[in-house]
Amino acid sequence: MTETRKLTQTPEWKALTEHHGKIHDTHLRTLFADDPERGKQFALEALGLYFDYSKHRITGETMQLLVKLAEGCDLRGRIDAMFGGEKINLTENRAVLHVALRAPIDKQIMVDGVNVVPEVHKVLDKMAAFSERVRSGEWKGHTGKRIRNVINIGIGGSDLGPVMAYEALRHYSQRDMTFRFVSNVDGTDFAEATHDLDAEETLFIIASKTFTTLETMTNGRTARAWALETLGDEAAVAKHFVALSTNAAEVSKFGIDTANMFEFWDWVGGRYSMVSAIGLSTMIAVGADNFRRMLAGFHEMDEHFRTAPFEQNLPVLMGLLTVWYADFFNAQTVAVLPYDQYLKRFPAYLQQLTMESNGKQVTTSGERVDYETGPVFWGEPGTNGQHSFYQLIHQGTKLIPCDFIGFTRSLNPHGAHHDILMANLFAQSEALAFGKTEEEVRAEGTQDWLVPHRVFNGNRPSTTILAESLTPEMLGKLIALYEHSVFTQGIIWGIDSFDQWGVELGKVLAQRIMPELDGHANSELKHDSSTNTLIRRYREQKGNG
Ligand code: G6Q
Repeated sequence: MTETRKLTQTPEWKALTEHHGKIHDTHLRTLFADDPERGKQFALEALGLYFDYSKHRITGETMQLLVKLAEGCDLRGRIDAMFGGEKINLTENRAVLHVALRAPIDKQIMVDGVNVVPEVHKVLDKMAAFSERVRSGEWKGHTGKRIRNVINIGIGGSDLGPVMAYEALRHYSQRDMTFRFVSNVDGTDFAEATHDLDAEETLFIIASKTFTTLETMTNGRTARAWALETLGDEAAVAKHFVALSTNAAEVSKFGIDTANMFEFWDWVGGRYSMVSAIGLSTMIAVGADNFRRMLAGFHEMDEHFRTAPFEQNLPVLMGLLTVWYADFFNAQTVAVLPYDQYLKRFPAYLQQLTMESNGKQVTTSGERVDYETGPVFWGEPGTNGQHSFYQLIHQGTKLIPCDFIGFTRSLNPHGAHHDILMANLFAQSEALAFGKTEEEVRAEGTQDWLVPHRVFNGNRPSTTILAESLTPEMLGKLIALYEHSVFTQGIIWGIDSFDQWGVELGKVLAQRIMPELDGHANSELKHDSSTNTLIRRYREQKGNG
């Protein structure tokens, strides 16, 4: 039996700790002054993405040591294991094959001895045929009207990807249709999504891998009741409801004909499922061709990740930089700042991808880690964030590495808007890196007492990702970039990035509390004194008391 490898005891980790000790105070001003070519030296161009990581607190040696760390953790072997269909989601004993969802038809990806690529394409073709019928108006509602509204009901991985992709690709979407997304079990979500819609023209997509998720099943039942209130006839369900799931038995039980079910498989994790059948709403919105363009972008990044040397591998570099700040600078968060309105839901999407994947405290062998794992990801589109939280990034006490994402060409060119937008992006990363010294502030004639308030220390790191325009391909590449960066981090930290046991406890406790909310004020409660009091107060105000 081999002894478990302790990350912090490895020579690679120790070398990084020592190296950090030497360079952590070095200012980006110095690094740039010492090397006039730094801006080009620490930049990579691949797949139409320009990835500038020169404004990071790194030297050539840092990157070499980080790459050694990745090698020491057998990142190469783990990538091959994922692409090879091994059951790398250890705690759930599952393969992790979202890469198969975007593999071209001539690829072979085996799970338990079966090539899954033909199955994937069969479902894609079925989705394409259905999408086309809905978009063209051939698919009619129960009363013969064409479908004008599509509502995706799902939560977590069955919602965040579809919402983000719809917003990101809105430019390419069918404009005479309305797309909405209901996720929250709060009845307000459903009520607001449907209040102005005609049930005769509305298609519900019930998106749930398990088809047992409380929120989605509750919203799904409400949707059925809402639709039938107008349509009257149970037979209408077949025209107004489709299911996206791995669980045919539960889909039938719910009352949806499995002919109207688009399937996927247990080797697709929820937060990695937006290009499986879970992407049906995206496909109806933008059409099968654009959806396939997005898949092609994903695939290009998959292949880049699988084959490029680590030094020139975008997701690997991004993942290593995340580890560098989380573990050696003790940075708690990463801000993702897209300078594109269409990417407004991208940070929210990344929150799940990154934090559900890498918010873990034990290694795959069950040992408590003695280092930091997944940082908090957050963000808002620029320039809005600048008038909100950027103050803290510039002058606060915390170190917050930032990802700036921008495009050379706007999909909506209006006068000077785009130049103004991009000037702001470039200015922010410059200001964060170089700041403004006390001397500079004084030279402006600032009064003494104001000087400390107007000094920007700088040395605040950022990556800038620049692409030509937000095409479906580019969206696929960007998402896959983050997916594989998350994978890289997870391998280094030795954790299972593909399970999510942390969401279980709350679900179980909610099941226990639900009947208690309906009970009599006097029935015995066996929680702690805080929870008991909250429940009693709720019952009383609700009128049960
Ligand atoms: C994602 C998680 C989680 C999941 C939702 C919805 O990785 O597993 O967010 O997607 O809980 O689950 P269902 O699709 O089964 O309803």
